[in-house]
Amino acid sequence: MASIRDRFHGAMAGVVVGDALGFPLEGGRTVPGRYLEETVPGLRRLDYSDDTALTLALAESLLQCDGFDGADMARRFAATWAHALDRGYGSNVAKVFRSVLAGVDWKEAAESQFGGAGSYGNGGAMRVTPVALWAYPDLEETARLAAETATVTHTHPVGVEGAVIQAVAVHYALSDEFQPARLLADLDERIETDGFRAKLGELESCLENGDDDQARRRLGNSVAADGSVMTAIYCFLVGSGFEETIRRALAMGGDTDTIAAMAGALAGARYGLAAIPSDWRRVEGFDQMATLGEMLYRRTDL
Ligand code: F2R
Ligand code: MG
Repeated sequence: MASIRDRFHGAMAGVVVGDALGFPLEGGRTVPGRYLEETVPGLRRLDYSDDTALTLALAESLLQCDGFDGADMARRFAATWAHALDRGYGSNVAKVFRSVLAGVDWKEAAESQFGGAGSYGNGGAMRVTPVALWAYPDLEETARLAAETATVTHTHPVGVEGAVIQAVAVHYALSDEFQPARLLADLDERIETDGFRAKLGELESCLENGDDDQARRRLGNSVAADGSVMTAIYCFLVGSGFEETIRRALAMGGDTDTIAAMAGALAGARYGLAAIPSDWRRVEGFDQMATLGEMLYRRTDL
């Protein structure tokens, strides 16, 4: 079993590895044959997308502000977006960043999305891994802080709950004696939205047969939080190591970078940095993410 320190590094590095391997496939239906064996080694660069860019910004905000500061986090997200517009951001979340840069209060900017309904996209979940490390081993603080960080851009209950579920899952994956049943029982008590309640039932039945095609159909592969977070958890729970988890996540198609980023965080938290294949470590931002994992580890009493 990897050390808890290695698992902190692995959780952060797992995000960027999944994200960068999935980014060239985002929106596709299937993975081209021998993608990891032939296409990836031939690529000159493996850049990360908005998933990692915002994960870095979130971690830096927590560390710099010694906890959650919504105005600081919103400013960092907006500056990160403005610095590199080509990282695959959705056009809707960009409105929040534009408003923040124009001086609109961060809460107002997020709440006004989709005519006041707020976003139910998976943007709050894809960037939440540092929260689980920051709050570790306090589970309820993890859930509370995950919700807070989501609302900087996502105020729809499904968008917020997606971040909470992903952060809670990373927390359980980090524990010394990870037991899938304990994670599922926790989610059963915690979930409040109808969308995620339905997907939890689907997850349990998909786990019984381990059929990835069925999981794709029943759990989803979309940019909606309740169409991707449970898919990532499925890939992690049926995968028997870091590499297998990522392969399954990429094969889900659709929002591949984000499903693989979330699944990669879970597998990295469980199996540690040492389990990440060496030829996948050349992705942009790998060292930066592992270093932030170390900084988050050092502030714990572990
Ligand atoms: N967006 C992408 N990839 C496509 C990029 C195409 C191109 N750059 C473009 O669209 O111009 N990837 C990244 O987006 C996902 C995370 O999205 P996030 O941060 O949650 O964004 P947003 O805009 O808040 O929500 C995503 C979409 O979900 C639908 N939606 C959300 N809430 C809704 C609501 N209340 N009513 C109706 N629809 C809602 C909208 O279609 C949003 O655009 C990640 O995949 C990341 O990699
Ligand atoms: Mg995506």
